[in-house]
Amino acid sequence: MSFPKGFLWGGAVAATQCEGAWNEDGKKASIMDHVTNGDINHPRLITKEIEDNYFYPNHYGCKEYKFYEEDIKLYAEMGFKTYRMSINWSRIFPNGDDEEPNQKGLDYYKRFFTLCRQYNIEPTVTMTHYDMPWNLSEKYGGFANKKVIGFFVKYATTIMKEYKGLVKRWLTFNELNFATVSYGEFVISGIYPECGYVNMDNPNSTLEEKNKRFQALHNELVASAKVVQIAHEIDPEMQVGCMMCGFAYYPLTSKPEDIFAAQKDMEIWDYYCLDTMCKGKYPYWAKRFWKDNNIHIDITEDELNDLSKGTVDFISFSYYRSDCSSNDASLKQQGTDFGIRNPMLKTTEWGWSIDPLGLRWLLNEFYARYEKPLMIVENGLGAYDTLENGYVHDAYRIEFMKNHIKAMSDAIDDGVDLIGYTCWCAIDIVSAGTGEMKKRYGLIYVDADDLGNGSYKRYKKDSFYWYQKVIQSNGKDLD
Ligand code: BGP
Repeated sequence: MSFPKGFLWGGAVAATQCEGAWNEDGKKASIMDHVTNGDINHPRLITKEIEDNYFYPNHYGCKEYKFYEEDIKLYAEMGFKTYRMSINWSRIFPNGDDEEPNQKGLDYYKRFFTLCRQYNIEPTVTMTHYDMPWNLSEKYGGFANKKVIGFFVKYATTIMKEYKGLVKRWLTFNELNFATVSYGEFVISGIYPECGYVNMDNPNSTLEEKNKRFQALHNELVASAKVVQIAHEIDPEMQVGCMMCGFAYYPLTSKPEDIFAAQKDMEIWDYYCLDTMCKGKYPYWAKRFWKDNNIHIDITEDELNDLSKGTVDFISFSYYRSDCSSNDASLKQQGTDFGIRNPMLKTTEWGWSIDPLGLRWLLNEFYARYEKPLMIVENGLGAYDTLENGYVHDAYRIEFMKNHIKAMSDAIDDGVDLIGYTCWCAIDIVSAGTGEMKKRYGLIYVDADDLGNGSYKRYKKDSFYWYQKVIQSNGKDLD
């Protein structure tokens, strides 16, 4: 296994899914704090007020805000080189449009990053991971409003200056490419959906909703480009990456129409954002896409100038699964799917395909297209785990990660510049899509259920010890 010296092994989390303490020490509600629990068959509701008769899982997470010292010690015991986490925007600017930042919020993350570095763990920090301050959504309509570009740039500049020397690797928006569909409208762009729930992929979006969605995404692309330029002024050594949900689409059949459909899916899901953030301009086919879909975006010359100057230093992405594409629209499944199930692949208990070779394929696709360093910042298996006498025997998770790490090694031998891997996730946290704790991804088990009950005691799973060996051997010992 040929991982380079200094390969960044680690684990990942998201603040809104792990911290809890949703309204402590000056923090106000983020958009995810208004989202109830759900499950694979029931979407998560978005309530305008926090209502007693609903449960809000992100108010609890796995209580990392309280237990972070113990958690960082456990990550160091595994040998993490980096910890990919996020700063909760609403902990720093509680309303999003505040004149001054919340000092208690700044202090918390200063303690957090300092402790990480004491254990030789380098933070990789996402600036916003589904945690826009609720006020920016309610008062301004989220990123559909260009004013929010300024609020985000002010927030990003504040934290880059505050943590200069402690944080050298930043990611701007988590899975920004989800902003091309209804799921991202709310969780990424902060646009409150008329349906009132987190709608994964609404094929019946109105023209007005589509226009708002792509205007918001444009504003976020501009915000990200501005932040990249500011980062390099603050600290020339600072590296800023984009963060995408890596989608691999295969044609369902060898029909030319399906081959073409897969090309179109790769374009809108992956390349619409990646081209803009890596090449500094929208892809050539965007104009036709906007025209065919009646999408009108307000784009200024200055913004195009920002896009061209603010290209990212590296590409980070999540990889969980692959899907199929077909020109037969009736085959497209509704709900949590963003494609058509691949009949050749097994799936997880939540219906996500298991496709390690797809990771090698996607790494080669992205590197061939952009030739920028790549970092996988999410990859893991959501599964039901059972705690027995203090142990969790999760051989299925070890198998999943082993096969994906082998695929990464093959991609490196293909010549891909892969700089790191942070598995999803370091510790059991609340699922983004369903709000469940029982959809467990962690290498550390947390004694908590879907309704916030439990001791929140931490237990090392078998995968904790296995991953410790993988890191110690720099990817050579996978057994
Ligand atoms: C990604 C998010 C993560 C994480 C992951 C797993 O989209 O960036 O926050 O949640 O998906 O998805 P889920 O938690 O819905 O199983």
